[in-house]
Amino acid sequence: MKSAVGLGIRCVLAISALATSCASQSAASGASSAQSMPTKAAVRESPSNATSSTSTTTAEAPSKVTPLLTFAGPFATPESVLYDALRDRYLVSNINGNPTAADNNGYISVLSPNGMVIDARWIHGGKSGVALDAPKGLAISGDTLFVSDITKVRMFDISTGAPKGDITIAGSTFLNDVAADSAGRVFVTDSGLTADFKPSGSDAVWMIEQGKPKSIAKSPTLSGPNGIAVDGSSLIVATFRSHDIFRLTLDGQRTDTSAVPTGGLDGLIVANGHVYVSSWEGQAILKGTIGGTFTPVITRIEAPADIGFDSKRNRLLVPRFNANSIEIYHAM
Ligand SMILES: [Ca+2]
Ligand SMILES: [Ca+2]
Repeated sequence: MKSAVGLGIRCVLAISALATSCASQSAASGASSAQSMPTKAAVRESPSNATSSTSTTTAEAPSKVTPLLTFAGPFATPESVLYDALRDRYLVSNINGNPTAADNNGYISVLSPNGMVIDARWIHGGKSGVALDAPKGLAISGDTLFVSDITKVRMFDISTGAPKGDITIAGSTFLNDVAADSAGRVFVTDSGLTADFKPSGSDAVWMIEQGKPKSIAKSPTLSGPNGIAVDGSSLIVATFRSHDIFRLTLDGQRTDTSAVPTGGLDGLIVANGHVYVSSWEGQAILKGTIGGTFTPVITRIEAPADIGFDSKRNRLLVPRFNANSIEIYHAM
């Protein structure tokens, strides 16, 4: 990724990217027009999910896929989309500004799968006793929403959005994705970046069990762990400083490494017997198996951050980090 600077635009490091990219600071003001009342106006619906007939420039790249839905308007540097299956809704984390700034303006949006913005700022830093700076990964365990936020994992009531405290991850610098297993354990990656977006050396995967964090893997050789998902009794981790995606056992052993064709890996999900991972370098969503090969299934999607999966509708949920939009695709 190349850096790009323009007048009136403040550059931030795309947390998930290999280098800098720019997020329009007007996004936050644009978001202010979003209301708590459901609105359909922010959604563009596509007539179908048919692929275009335009041929692509490379033999292996598929044709551009049209999103089923595009949400736009209330987002500011959206990092992650999570499907809340029990309540059949989409949750979006909005960093709103610099990914390492403790500015207490981050927020969580609630969307409905049929294209409504239910609540643009359901949980909002600085409001109703909420502290939230630069929210990134999201996971639900029991009645709690876990949100990574620079050096803390914050907890909120999944029904009301009320704050339930936070857990400081000692020595962390850039907490990124979060996942939970069926035993109530919560896992969080530290991508190991300083406030100047230089490697900090704190690269790690942490496990929180009964409120107590401990690192299960900690080394710069983790290459900036970003996306994380639970798969059976182990984890799958995507890196953004290398092309690697690998399995990680809970005692910290790495196995089944796959080299993804394009790097800058961000979110990953396990679905339909496959792994889907987003790539900033490839501007793509790739599909494959751990230890096997990965091939792109959605392309020409700039800055795809931490993806989610709607298991009820077989949909990929893609936050466009720089475009301040959320795109919904049929999961192929
Ligand atoms: Ca912020
Ligand atoms: Ca991420």
